[in-house]
Formats: sequence, C-alpha cells, structure tokens
Amino acid sequence: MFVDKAKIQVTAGDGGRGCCSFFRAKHNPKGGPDGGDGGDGGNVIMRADRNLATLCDYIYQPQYKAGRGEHGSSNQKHGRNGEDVILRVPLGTMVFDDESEVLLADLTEEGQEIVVAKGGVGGLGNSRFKSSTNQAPRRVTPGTVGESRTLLLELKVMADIALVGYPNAGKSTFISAATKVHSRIASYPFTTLAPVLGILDFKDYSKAVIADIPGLIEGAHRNVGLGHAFLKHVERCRALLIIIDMGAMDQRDPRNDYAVLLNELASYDEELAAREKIVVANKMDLPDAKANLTKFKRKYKGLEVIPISAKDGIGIEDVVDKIHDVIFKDQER
Ligand SMILES: Nc1nc2c(ncn2[C@@H]2O[C@H](COP(=O)(O)OP(=O)(O)OP(=O)(O)O)[C@@H](O)[C@H]2O)c(=O)[nH]1
Ligand SMILES: [Mg+2]
Repeated sequence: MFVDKAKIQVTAGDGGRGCCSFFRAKHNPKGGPDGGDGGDGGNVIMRADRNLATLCDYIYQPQYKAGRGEHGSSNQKHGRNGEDVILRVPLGTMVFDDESEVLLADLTEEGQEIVVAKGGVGGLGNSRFKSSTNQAPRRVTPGTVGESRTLLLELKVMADIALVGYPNAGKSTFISAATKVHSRIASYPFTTLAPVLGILDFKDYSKAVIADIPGLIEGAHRNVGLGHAFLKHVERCRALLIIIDMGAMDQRDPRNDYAVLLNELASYDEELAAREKIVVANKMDLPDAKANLTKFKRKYKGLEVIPISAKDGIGIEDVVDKIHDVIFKDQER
C-alpha cells in the first residue's frame, strides 16, 4: 500500500537518576560518596533510506519511544545510556512538527538523519557534589525528561523526470519498456494507483530516476479522478514527460488532451507547468495515429513531438536519449 502522509508520536528516553551511595568497607567505613551518574536517554532519529517507497509502516505503528537511561549506581557506576530508535523513511520525506507546522527536515539524500526527539540527560550522582566543605553530600539530580512531540510526515517522491498523461495513455507501458521496473499495465483507466519509480540507464552509464504517476484528467487540480494528491509527486521533478495517446484509443482528441494536461498542471502550480517538457506521441502503431499526429503538429507548431509505440518498443530509445539531454543540460547550469 502506498501512503504518503502519516502522523506519528515520538518520545525520547528520559535520563537516568544520579545515585546516592557511600562507599563502606570493613577497613574503610567512611569511604565517601560513590554514587554514579544516570545514563542519557535514547534519541529518536529519522533516517532517509532509498530502499523504502512508502510511509505505510507509520500508519500501522504510529508511536515510538526510545529507551530510558539507566539510573546510576554505587561504586561510581554510570547508568547505561538508553537505546536510540531509528525510524527509516523513504527519500523525499518531509518532517513537520505537527503543532507548530514548522518543517524540521526534508530528507532528500540517502542516509540523511535528523534527531526528532532528543533524549534526556542523565542526572548526577552524589559523588559529583563532594567538595572541601561537604565530604558526604546526599545531593543527586534526577535525569531530565526526554523530548516528546507529534510529527507529520509527508512524502514527495524524488525523481528526475515524471510521466504525465491521461489514464490509459501508456505511461506504465513506457516505464516498463524503458526501465527494469514493472508498473501494472491494463486497458482500463487508473490502473496505476501510486507512484512507481524506475531507473533509466543511459548509454554513458549515467542514471536518472523516472516516476510513473497515476493518470490526470480534466479537473484533476480540483481533485477529480485521483486528483492532485498525486500531482505533488511531480513537484520535485526536473522535467516532465508528457505522454499523449495519439491513437485516440479512448476516443478523445489528442490535441485537446495536451491542452487539458497543460491546464491541469498550471492550475495546480504555474511553476510546474513552466518546467521543461518532453512530449511523446504514443500508440503510433494504431491506424489513426499518423493522421492525428499531423493534426497535432499543425496545432502546436514548433513543438517537438517524439513518436513511439510503447507497446511494440519502438522509439523508446529516442525518448531516453532526449531525457538524458534535458536532465544533463540542466545539471550543467
Ligand atoms: N496499441 C497500443 N497500445 C498501447 C501502447 N501503449 C500502451 N498501450 C495499451 O494502453 C493501455 C493502457 O496502458 P497503461 O500503460 O496501463 O496506461 P497508463 O497511462 O499507465 O494508464 P493509468 O495507469 O490508468 O493512468 C493498455 O491496454 C496498453 O496495452 C501502444 O504503444 N500501442
Ligand atoms: Mg499506469
């Protein structure tokens, strides 16, 4: 199950108490204070892990508590520190403090970490308070309390390029042909219900991440269809790969499809619509596709359109080359 939002409660461990104790032995009945300090409480840490793709674990288990520090003990024994809890989250997870709505971290790189709840500090044992004027202190301090807070996690997938198109346009067919991932393909709309990430391997051995996202339809920005819940996953992409069903398998006019898609993107976010776009005419194997493409080009003069048949694997390489150019041209800037 794909989950891109979760609310969790994190509590760090409390610090252990300092110990009050005096050393006593037969030969040394007043050996002096020997109470050790308490251990520090464990932290709750969040770490980005590229092997994860969803926040779904956090829906099932929304509460986390790190270990408390042990109390100090006699013989100057320091209490053991509490164990940290490490919460792994997918790349692209944004961590907000639920109450203040402040963004605490945007975990975009593999291994990136943030302490989301700091453990309490261990208290001091009575041996710490020994002085020239007080040889037998009874004073100790308690450990401090571990931090506790509610967090809102929000995942926005990290990809270099996102597939945008109507349902059934062939986005999943394309990603399955161009990468090693298999995204479910079927002849009914909204087959893809959650983003799927694939890796594009270019000829020069560089790589890019491509995201297949659920199809957009007119009104998506108003949440029609699967709506803009998924448009947010396009936000971080450097470029958009717009796939048009040029065979008009679902009896729509491809020229109109393109206009609607641009409009949906712009209604969601102007900046998103202004992003670099690669336009692909899919299903060129279908009978009407050629004529439709001619009409399409007549309407959108000067627009580069790459004809492909994702199903037959024709033209995939041209698109992959184009993606490479767009992404790496971008990086040089
Ligand atoms: N003839 C033909 N059919 C295609 C081509 N590409 C995809 N299809 C078919 O179109 C239908 C939809 O393909 P998908 O790849 O699932 O489409 P999608 O854009 O991912 O659809 P959603 O996930 O619903 O948004 C399937 O029946 C595919 O077999 C193509 O190049 N030619
Ligand atoms: Mg799909």
